[in-house]
Amino acid sequence: MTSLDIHNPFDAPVYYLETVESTMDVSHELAQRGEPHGTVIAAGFQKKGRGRVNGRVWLTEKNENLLFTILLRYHCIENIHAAITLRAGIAVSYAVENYAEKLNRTVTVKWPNDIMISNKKAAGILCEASSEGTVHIGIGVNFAQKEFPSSIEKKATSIAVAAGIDIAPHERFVLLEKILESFYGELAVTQESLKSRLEQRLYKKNEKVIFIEGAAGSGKEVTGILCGITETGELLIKADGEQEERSFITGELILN
Ligand code: BT5
Repeated sequence: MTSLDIHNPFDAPVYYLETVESTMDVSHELAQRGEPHGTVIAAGFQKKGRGRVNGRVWLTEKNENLLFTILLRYHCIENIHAAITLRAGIAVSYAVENYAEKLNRTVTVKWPNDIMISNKKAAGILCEASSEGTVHIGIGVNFAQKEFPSSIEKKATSIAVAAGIDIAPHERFVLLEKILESFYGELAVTQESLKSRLEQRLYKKNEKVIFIEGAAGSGKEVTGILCGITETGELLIKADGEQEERSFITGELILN
């Protein structure tokens, strides 16, 4: 394991491994080893990059994209920041926008864990927390990759593709630095501020959506207008035919 020479506002190590199964697994090992709050593990390639739902994989070309996990330590589970996945999401969206000025458009957050450029997914976030208050925030950003496997080619994009530029893959560590800076700041903002800023970049806000409530494949479909989020990060939807907005803790928007 080598160390990356980049600034980490958490004042903790930033490690790098060429190939891993998943940076999530390494982060769990680092937690066991006693590594401090804010430790980062990045990788060039994941053999088993995972998504948020069991069985879903995160697919990337070797050394083209940004793949990392941040280890956060809280005294207990109750102290974990509310809406931590959304805090990471907003941090990534700001950092990507700031990094790639040529994008010239708002990078949005698709509740609860996707970062979208136009209607395509450019990054995904996976949050794993343990009962004693250790949190692992895994982030995959499509960076220099220009072609995607057929299973995701219609729904995935990268910074290089969206901005129409060629970027040297090692530049991804400049973006990593920006994301860490941005995420560190997001952990300090009030829930009220998080809500209002996130609502300005919430994917499909005020649009008609189809939402699957609860676990993936639950079949509990809700159709209605996506109104926003609560201060604790739940999604607000005004379902067709209903007068009141309903809030949802888990679920997923369906993309057509
Ligand atoms: C996510 O899950 O979007 C969370 C992805 C987190 C990846 C990071 S990389 C570093 C760390 N280590 C890991 O092992 N994971 C984290 P979910 O919302 O379940 O979406 C997964 C779905 O996104 C897949 O089933 C595909 O449809 C799609 N997908 C896979 N690879 C993609 C890519 N590179 N770009 C866009 N979409 C992708």
